[in-house]
Amino acid sequence: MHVYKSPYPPEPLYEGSLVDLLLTSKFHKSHNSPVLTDAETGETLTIRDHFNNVRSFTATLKNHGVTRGTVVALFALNNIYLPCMHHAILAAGGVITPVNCAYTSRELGEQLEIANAKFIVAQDGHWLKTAQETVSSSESISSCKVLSFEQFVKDCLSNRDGKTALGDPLPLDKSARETLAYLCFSSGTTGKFKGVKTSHFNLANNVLQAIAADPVIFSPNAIYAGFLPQTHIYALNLHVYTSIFLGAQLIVFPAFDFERFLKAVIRYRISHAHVVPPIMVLFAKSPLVDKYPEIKYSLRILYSGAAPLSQGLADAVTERLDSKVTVCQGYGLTETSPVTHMSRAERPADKVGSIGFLVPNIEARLWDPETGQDAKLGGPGELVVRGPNIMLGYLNNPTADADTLIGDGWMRTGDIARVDEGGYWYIIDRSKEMIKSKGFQVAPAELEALLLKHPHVIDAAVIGQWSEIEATEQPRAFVVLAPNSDAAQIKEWADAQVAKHKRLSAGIVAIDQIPKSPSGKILRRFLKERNDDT
Ligand code: AYL
Repeated sequence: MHVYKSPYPPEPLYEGSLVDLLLTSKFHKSHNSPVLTDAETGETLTIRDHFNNVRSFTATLKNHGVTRGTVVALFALNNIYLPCMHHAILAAGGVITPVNCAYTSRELGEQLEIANAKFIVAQDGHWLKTAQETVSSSESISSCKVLSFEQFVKDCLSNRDGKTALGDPLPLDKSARETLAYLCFSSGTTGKFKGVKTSHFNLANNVLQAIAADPVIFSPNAIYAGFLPQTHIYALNLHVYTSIFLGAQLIVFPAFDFERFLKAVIRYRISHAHVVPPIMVLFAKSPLVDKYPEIKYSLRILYSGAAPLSQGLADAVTERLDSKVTVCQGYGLTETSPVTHMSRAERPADKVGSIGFLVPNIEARLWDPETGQDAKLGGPGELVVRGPNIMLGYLNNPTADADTLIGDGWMRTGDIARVDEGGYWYIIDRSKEMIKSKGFQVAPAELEALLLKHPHVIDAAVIGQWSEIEATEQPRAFVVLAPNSDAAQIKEWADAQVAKHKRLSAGIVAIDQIPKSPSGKILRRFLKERNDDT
């Protein structure tokens, strides 16, 4: 068996809790350093403010009944108090299940039920209303308590005036390796969404692995743009933990808006932005880039992750920004907390299409899943990884565990990769079913199950259709319909029940039969190769 090693020296493993990791950071030289700034209002929290807030939030959560093992769902757009809510839930002993803010009531209800959430903290307005409606309409989650995020923050900030004792972090009762911190959701290699069990140990070590891999990409002097949703593992790791651990400044945006972001780059001298490939398209093509040429004075690193980035697109962005910006990539999965590969800020110009090197403490294999044997040296083959950041497993799903965690600490990624002689890794294909729409996961099985609920749909299959213009896959459905049915109407019906990134934006195609293997497995490759107009 050939094992590919990280080129970096091993990092000592961290055995404490995530909250202790932050509280003992060697990067925190002055507690007056700004760590979180609201992009719109400029309101800024220092390290001291943040940790005072964490203690006040912890006390309030404990008063509400959050204790060891309590699962709390978070349903809020990014704001400067959201990282504090994360840290306080963990300090109170709880486990967090972050919910995508675009989720409909149906999707939210499913997640609350699978995760067995006892609380949901929701942003006022649409999210609070959706949370209340969802909880009250389903018996199985009716015991889940709904809290208003804004009201909670208000109560806590007034507590800080001394009315209530502040809450200290509850020491972990088990080791950090065994203690659950997060239940994010992923479809893994096949089927519907599953809860990914991420321990304190997994996430804390991943923060340290990434920082050790490149001190330019992860620097205490960086000013990061924080518009990616902190409900997804990408920003969850980088913005809720890594940035605060470094004592760097995070400029927080509730959501992505390209012009607001460009203006903020100038106003706050943002130096680093974490993006997904569709945002790279904006840098390459949007006229707004010419409207704000001053962005070139501060922006130094554009770090892309969560979906494939082509060398061509990266080159176009570098050229447009007069080579003032370095484009880098990160790769990983929700199941790996997430980073397993990262490119360095200093690397040859022709290596931007590479996801870089294995980060410290990560080992990899390339294998052929059919035979279980090694692929030829350098691949291509399915990427299999091992390290301290590999999840504990899927929640209550031994079948998915058996399929993904193949023994001796190794985990299948469902991605096809190769590595060149210089140790640069490339993702060349995906063997799992998952669709990546603007960096977010879409599980074909979920959309197929939904379509099959429609009385006029006899059979259904969903694939990801690549859009060159938007640099992303988009879901496309193939359906076998009952006589006299209207595909467009079925698309409208399905789209209304799912988050925006799951809508059938590459259309719906009526066909006579879904191609399947003798065992009944959908042959998605045949569908991908079709050239249908929709
Ligand atoms: P999930 N290139 C190609 N595909 C990628 C890349 C990349 N750079 N990154 C992620 N993927 C795909 O769970 C791949 O198919 O986590 C992988 O199996 O939403 C799947 O996305 C996992 O999707 C970082 C910053 C990782 C971001 C991430 C993304 C985590 C996405 C490391 O430093």
